Amino acid sequence: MHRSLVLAATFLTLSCSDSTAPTSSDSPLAALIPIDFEQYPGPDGMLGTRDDVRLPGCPGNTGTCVVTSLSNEFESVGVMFENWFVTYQHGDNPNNFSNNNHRACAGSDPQPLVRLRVPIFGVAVTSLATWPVRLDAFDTDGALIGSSFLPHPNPGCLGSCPQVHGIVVFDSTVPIASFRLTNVSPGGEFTGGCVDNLILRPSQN
Ligand SMILES: [Ca+2]
Ligand SMILES: [Ca+2]
Repeated sequence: MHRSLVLAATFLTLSCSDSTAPTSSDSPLAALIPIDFEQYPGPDGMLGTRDDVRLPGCPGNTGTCVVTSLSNEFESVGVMFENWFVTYQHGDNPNNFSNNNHRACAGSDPQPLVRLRVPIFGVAVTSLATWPVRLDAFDTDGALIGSSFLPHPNPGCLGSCPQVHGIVVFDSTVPIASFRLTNVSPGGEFTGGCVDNLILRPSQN
């Protein structure tokens, strides 16, 4: 597991309501691409700069809503989303992963995918799910490079049961061209979970 990815994902998880990404030039995390779904890159095509465009909340500043679908909004930083959308939830507890925070949620059909237009050697993403989650990484030919797995202590827990909030990490020695997240239940596999704080590592080390 690549330490810088875990550090970055932890940083963003702890500061998910803070739009400041860890891109300082003197930071060991400077080479990473962090996407917290709070803003688009804006006219300059880069994240973490002054022209970033913040995503809106819900109408009336209350409740939970779908803010927008995702496709090429992050293309300038090399990331394309297929069958993903952004949700927002207003809430009183800013320390809750879901409250006052934008996150990306996967659709069900066609299977959602994240395509990477630049060579990426590491992926870390914070998952919020009621099932174990598997990240499958694919090469430029669409062949499976490998997978990583986030277990759940009580899979399928619903209602008042807490969802698992964990970081899924996958490191590769060959470029990752795309990846997919899948919920794994005793009855089969399905998509539809939500994630936040996607961190991509373009360098091999
Ligand atoms: Ca920008
Ligand atoms: Ca977020």
